[in-house]
Amino acid sequence: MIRNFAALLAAVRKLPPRRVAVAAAHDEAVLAAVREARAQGIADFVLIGDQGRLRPLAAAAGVNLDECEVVHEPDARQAARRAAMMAGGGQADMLMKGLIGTGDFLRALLDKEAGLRTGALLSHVFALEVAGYDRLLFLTDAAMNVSPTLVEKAAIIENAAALAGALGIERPKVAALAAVETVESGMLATQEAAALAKMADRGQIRGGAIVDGPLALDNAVSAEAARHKGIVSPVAGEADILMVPDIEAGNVLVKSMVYFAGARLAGLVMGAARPVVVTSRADSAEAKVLSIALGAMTAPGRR
Ligand code: COD
Repeated sequence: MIRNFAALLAAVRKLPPRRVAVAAAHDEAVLAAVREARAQGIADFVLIGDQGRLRPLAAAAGVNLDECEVVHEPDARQAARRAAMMAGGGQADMLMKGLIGTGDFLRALLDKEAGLRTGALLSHVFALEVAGYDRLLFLTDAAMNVSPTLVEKAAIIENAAALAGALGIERPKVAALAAVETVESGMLATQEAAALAKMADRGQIRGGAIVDGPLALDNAVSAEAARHKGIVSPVAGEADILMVPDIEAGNVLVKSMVYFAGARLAGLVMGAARPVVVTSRADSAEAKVLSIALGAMTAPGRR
């Protein structure tokens, strides 16, 4: 079972390198990640982007372009389209966002022609390593689905459970988060969290996740806080997955973990035929390498 990023990297190094198609690869942090992932032997790359910008940036980052496939495509949306088609067509094991807006990149994934849609909901999962917590925390969906419905939340849990499963966490514990741990008539997140817990009990959520909610963040991650409030729950204090009610709550929570608590992070879109690395432009090269590693654990073998 993988409990931290060091174990993740160690596990990925034992796999054959995965082929990653990068959309709009002409970006400093992306190329630093390319160099590092190649050096660690975890991935090789198809770099799709503006050659005129790519070449000097690659030289500065220490990436030898003779060792990568380079596709000249100066238009970022077209680059995303080509990367998505490559991954959908099996010429790449996963794809990765470069210097392109998240919305534009996600739209390229959703384009039916790319062949990445499986009929399942696509959703984003962050993995966070936070000092003082004894396992990786998966947090979803803080980047793709803006205001998911109950049924979409169930699919979001399934996608996160699939990622946890790829890391050997067979029955991940999911906290369906809300502001309080009681079901309240004026707080939809509490009602849906309770419904999700019951849906999981009744086998309506696939993937073996143990779901409880509503839980507030404190009782999800602190057994002491849960005890204090008299909460008896199989998830309280040891959540693997935090399912947030909407993108705003999730985004603020992730960024507060990173900026105030020094958390390290990785992120993936799940639910497509291939894993998709979506990190934001402000994320470090390390976050991009860790995301590639996470993707490598879930990528099916090359067709
Ligand atoms: N999974 C599967 N299919 C989907 C999904 C999904 N998550 N979302 C949309 N679709 C399908 C729809 O059924 C439809 O067939 C087609 O895709 C287009 O759907 P729209 O019109 O709802 O899609 P868009 O283009 O308006 O929006 C999709 C985005 C993912 C771009 C949108 O949800 C979005 O902007 N999300 C937030 C991205 C963001 O800014 N994140 C910030 C990260 S820091």
